[in-house]
Amino acid sequence: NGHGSCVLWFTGLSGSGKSTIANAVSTELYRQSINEYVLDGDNVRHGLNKDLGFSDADRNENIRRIGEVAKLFVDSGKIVTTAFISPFQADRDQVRKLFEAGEFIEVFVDCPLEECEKRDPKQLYEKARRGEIKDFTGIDSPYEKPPQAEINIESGTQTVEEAVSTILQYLRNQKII
Ligand code: GGZ
Repeated sequence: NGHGSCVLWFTGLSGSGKSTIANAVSTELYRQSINEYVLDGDNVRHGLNKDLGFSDADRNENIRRIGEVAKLFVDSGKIVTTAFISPFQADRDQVRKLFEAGEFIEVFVDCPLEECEKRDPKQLYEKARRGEIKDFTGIDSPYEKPPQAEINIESGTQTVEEAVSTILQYLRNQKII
């Protein structure tokens, strides 16, 4: 269908803008008649992974399953975007191994914790600070920044449009689109 397939694997803190940017990329790819699909909390954590919580072990399994599902979509010829915190480097590296060279594109949505906490659209950080949610990423559960992501987005200072254009440019440079 005239384009390559790959996974754009977004990683970053809650509130960093992963879903917003992933959905904006998806809208732009769709506009260009590119066969794409977004995996995010709404369609995965509420269904396939509704048995999983936020312990380290459950996050490992969450990411493992999402990686396998992303692989199925890539095998079917799509460009898949995934928007999960995916806080552990080892889990992201495991997923990377499922793919051919160049097919797994790690997109680090780098936003300072202070900024995510200031945004706090669902008041989750506030609840975590009060101890009402435990094991919250960035508060009492770790986030391991990817040192070698293919794409780095500074979402604290960049606009969504700038992020989309960076990502689309990467896909063009790699001859995926
Ligand atoms: C982190 C949590 C937690 C805890 C509920 N820690 O901003 P959101 O609300 O919409 O996105 C967060 C989402 C994180 O799920 P992921 O599947 O992306 O996480 S992981 O990749 O680590 O498995 C947040 C909400 O779920 N949420 N409790 N304790 N985020």
